[in-house]
Amino acid sequence: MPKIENILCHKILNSRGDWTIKTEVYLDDGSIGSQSVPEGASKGDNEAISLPVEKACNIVNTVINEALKGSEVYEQNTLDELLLQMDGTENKSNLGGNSILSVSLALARAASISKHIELYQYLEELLYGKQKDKEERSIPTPVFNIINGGKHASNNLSFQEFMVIPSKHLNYSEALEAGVRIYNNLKQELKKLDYDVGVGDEGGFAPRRMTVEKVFKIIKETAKKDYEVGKEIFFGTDVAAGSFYNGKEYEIKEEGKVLNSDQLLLYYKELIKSYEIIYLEDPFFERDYDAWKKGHNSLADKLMVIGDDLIVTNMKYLEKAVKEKMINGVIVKPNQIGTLSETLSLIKKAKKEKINIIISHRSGETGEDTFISDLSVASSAEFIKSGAPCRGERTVKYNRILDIYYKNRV
Ligand code: 2PG
Ligand code: MG
Repeated sequence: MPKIENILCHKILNSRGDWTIKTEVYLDDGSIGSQSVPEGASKGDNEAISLPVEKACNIVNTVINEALKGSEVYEQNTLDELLLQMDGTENKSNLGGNSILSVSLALARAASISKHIELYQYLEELLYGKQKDKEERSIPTPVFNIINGGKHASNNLSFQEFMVIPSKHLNYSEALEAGVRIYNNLKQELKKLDYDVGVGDEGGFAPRRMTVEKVFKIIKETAKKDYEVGKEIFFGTDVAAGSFYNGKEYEIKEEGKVLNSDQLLLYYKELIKSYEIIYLEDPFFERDYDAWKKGHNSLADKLMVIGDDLIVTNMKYLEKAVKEKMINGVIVKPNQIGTLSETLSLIKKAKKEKINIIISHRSGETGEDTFISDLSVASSAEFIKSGAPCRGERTVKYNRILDIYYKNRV
């Protein structure tokens, strides 16, 4: 069994021009696993804490390196458990969620390299005890965020993300093609309407002077040019409602609306009447539990009610949300929780409860990282969201899945 020889961490830049960390795990058989860490802008309150970059690197290079050196790299659960014990906090504020995550994921990368298998095959081994056969593998449907608002853009849109979602009946290559076509057509359409076509953090356009309703209208008209809406193409939104919740009400300023949660639910119902929306992420503030329950109760038969800030990839919150019937979809972001083992446990639990899984990027990404692509295939996630089909740090994830798709075509 290959053993860990050394662990080294240094800083690198992410897509927002902020510093983040990258860790390399060196094995005694010569394999090297390397992993950088993403960073969100609209975070849930209960996410694992990221420490400042210098401090995080120092912790990896000293405390973590010393503790893990000499250990067998295939023991992912044991090593993650050790990291958790060493940290000893609920939110990883001691060693840092970023330090821990970079090591935890780099271990898996090093292990897959040492075994001469693809990362997604190694993740399957961790999840199911063995690799899947080609014909058992499923490729997730990409969810393209083509208009950016909220904390990802400096426009006035309160909703954070507006998505086009290809039907699951399109194969991955066709789905990617659909995203690209609609994205490029949308650019022309926005120009025609005299909106600016600069992009936000996730590669979607970030026009000013917009309203939620106008966005849906324009993307529907655009999608209709090449596709049958409601059959081949659907819509979605990450409302990230916590970002415009004032402690009592939801302020959708661009529409002149200040709504309580019942009124906000009615507003969603109106939107759903006019637009083929199948995906509704964080429709309410993360502790507005009654609103979540009512929302799920009245919408879950029509669309996915998805928890992101509500769950923060944490088993405790997933269990609560399932028990109290708040969601039928969950966002999975490894950096919200901090270790691979905890991420995989959450995925297993969501599968068991028949909750749709959406593996997700963060708004601050690195152009070299494709871990979530392999994770989405290994876990047979229903969806992956990696922003628009534009900007290197977004397309690298969609392209990695394209590689996997072609490798596995039987
Ligand atoms: C989200 C994410 C990713 P951030 O809210 O779902 O789109 O945004 O990484 O800024 O939290
Ligand atoms: Mg979200």
